[in-house]
Amino acid sequence: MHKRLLVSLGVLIAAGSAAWAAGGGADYDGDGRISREEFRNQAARSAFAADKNSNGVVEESELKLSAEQKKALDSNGDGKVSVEELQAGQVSGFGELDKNGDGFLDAGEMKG
Ligand SMILES: [Ca+2]
Ligand SMILES: [Ca+2]
Ligand SMILES: [Ca+2]
Repeated sequence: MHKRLLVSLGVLIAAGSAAWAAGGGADYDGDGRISREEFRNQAARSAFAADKNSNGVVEESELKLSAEQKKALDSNGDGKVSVEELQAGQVSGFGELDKNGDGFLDAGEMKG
């Protein structure tokens, strides 16, 4: 049950970042699709970008998250969402976005 929440949360966040990634240059090798590696790089970049004051924690003022999202992302339960936790949450969404399971997000999959 908790796991399911985490997965759907990942998808929610990943869906936003996938849309952003599509127009944001995540496709480094230019083959028109986002590999797992490219997605992970993009998740890392966007998580670090979200931490505007670079203190390692993504605060309320830096990224709007619902209480439910925050709780699911906060995997060590310290009440804060770290850059690493946000990154992990995004990466966990890749599997569900990749509907045909080929390890790549193509244009159709990125639109959701
Ligand atoms: Ca690519
Ligand atoms: Ca911060
Ligand atoms: Ca935490």
